[in-house]
Amino acid sequence: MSVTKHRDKDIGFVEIDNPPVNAIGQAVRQGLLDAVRWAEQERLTRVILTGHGRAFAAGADAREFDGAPIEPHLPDVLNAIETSDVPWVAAINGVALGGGAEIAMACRMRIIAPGAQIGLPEVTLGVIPGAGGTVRLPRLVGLSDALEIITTGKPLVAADALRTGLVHAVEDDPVDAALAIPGETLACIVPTRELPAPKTDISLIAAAREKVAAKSRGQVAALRAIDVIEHGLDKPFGQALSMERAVFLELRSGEQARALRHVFFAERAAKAPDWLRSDPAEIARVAVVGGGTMGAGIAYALSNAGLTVTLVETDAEGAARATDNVARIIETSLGRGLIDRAGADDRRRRIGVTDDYSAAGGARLAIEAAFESMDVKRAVFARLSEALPSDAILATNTSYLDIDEIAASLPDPTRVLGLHFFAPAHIMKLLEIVRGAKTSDAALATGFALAKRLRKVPVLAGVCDGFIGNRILSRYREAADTLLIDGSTPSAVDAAMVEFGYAMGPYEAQDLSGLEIAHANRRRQDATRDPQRRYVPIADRLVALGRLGKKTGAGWYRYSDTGTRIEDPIVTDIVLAEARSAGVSRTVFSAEDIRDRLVLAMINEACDILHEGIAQSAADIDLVTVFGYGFPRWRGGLLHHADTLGAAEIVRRLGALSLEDPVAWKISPVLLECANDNLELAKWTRAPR
Ligand code: 3H9
Repeated sequence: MSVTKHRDKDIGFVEIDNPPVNAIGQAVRQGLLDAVRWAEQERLTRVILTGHGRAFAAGADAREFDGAPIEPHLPDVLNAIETSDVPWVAAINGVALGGGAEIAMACRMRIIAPGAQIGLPEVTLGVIPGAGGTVRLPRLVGLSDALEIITTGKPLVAADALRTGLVHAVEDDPVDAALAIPGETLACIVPTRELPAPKTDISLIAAAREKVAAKSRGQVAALRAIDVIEHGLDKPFGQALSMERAVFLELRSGEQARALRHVFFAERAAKAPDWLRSDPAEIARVAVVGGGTMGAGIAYALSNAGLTVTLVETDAEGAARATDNVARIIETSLGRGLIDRAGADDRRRRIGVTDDYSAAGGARLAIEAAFESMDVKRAVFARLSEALPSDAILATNTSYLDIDEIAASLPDPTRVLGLHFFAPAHIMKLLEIVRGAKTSDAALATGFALAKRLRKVPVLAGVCDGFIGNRILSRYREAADTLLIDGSTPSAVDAAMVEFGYAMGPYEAQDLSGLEIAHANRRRQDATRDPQRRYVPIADRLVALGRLGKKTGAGWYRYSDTGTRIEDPIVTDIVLAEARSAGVSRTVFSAEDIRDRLVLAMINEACDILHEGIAQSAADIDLVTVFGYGFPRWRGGLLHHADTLGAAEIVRRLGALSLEDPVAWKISPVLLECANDNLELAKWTRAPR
């Protein structure tokens, strides 16, 4: 049953029961409509609506969005609820999101439990509220709050829902509270549709539009939501609803909504991979080795998830630095309101810093985040394997080094895996879980269980230089540097990628993270680099001049005392000198050329990564690029975007580029196969089809 109902005397109890989160699919809509008619026929005096389990209702069932809308449509169901002779009261027991919040707004009263949340996150799925949210919410909370709630998609906690006027009360037991409302009180409350719409406030709307435009970088839903809210304000209720519905349906079938749904479902599928059968180890205490920015961030992330951490440094001085690093993260989190004082004390208690490996003896999991050097890593692993129990899982956070080489020196290499966090480790959602040649399923299961506990998006990767994400990043940077020497500029490249939807371009991003790590990697790769491959040494020249990025005041750009980015003629001189010495005749690249080359380079590399089995699926590559590298989410991730271009078209464009440089633009076999078989990359598998 998707909706259950029963009566007790003259009161009806209706419950949405569609586990796990009461998504509103066709059966729920039909069940609610039937319940409206039932309550009227039974001449009930009120209906109390709640959700079974942990949610009130998580919104429309987004799985239905790939097909045509199926009757009864939610707006019609809500009209029936709102205009019924029997008043409905929403007892909001858990999350009420999207269509779930819209159902509640169509009810006469809303009572929310203290731990529940209510909101309209539709824009995060590339649509706008489509069942009256843009029309009813402004009537309930006013224009300013409605604009904020709808354009950010952020749900309100119960106290904020009460403050804004979205709900009438916060009660521990909303059903009991709904029962206790006197009939006369209920009779006095007018349906939401009868409330006057707020007056149009041009400056408020303009400010919202400006704020959204600055953030959206190509994503349309939030801007369309503002249009719809604005136009609905001075229209009759029914007309405003129809306008909203038309825009909702248009966006629902559009490319951006499809891409965002893909990311939403891929993220959830990644958390429980169906191939993983082993049980994870029970982890309560974790040893983290290395208290630099990364190690401290990992330790803090672990403590946030309720784990106890022993943070190991090499000596007392290192331990003092690590203590400072952890303290800084705790203070920043406190300052941003992410944790309260008690939370900060809890994190401090959970993280113990030491220079003595034996203090980590009780840990069943260790994560090494020491200096990126094979010798250092091997020494750390030897000490960990001595200090920790013989079945402890040993993970490295290396970004590039060969995990099999690290594992080879240990008596039991099956316990070794990579857990590649992204900086800042307590904020970035991606976790690459790297399987070495001998890594056991139990070790992998422990990695996935940890990701779940840390609320991260886990992606399985195989061993290669850079795993999935950094390998694609290296190719992206190589293609960008080639554009520079061949005629472009850092600011033109950055601007083109920002226009594509990145928060920043490759050069600005390098200046922020520092140029030295990539430089060290290039030196490590010198011995194995294909001599046929074109090498552009501009970044090496910058590093040689001590230009390591923003922290040194200069990198690809120069920075003023206030941190403003300035184009630097010295960089132009270096680029021109390198072009001369390489005998390049420079040419002009349009923003479209730049975007095309950089995106195609990444797609081609990603397809090689798939082909080599380093990534399991195109969807995994999408998750890596979105959650670790800022690829625009509304494009669905790198290979989802590739599928919108089509493999045949990509092969055609790569073919043209390979005439310029057959080594750098050698077309991936996966692309050729997909182009040949007219197959989406999302559907490509190694197994015989
Ligand atoms: C909308 O409502 C449009 C209307 O305005 C207009 C209509 C006309 N649909 O996240 P979890 C599945 S648009 C389908 O792991 P949590 C999810 O895939 C919608 N499925 O749990 C997963 O499945 P599986 C606006 C959904 O506790 C399972 O439920 N609503 C939906 O971490 C558990 O999910 C939203 O944008 C859905 N809407 O978080 C809310 N929601 O087990 C989207 C969840 O097979 N949902 N599933 O992997 C969420 O934000 C979170 O899922 C929620 C629970 C906070 C509810």
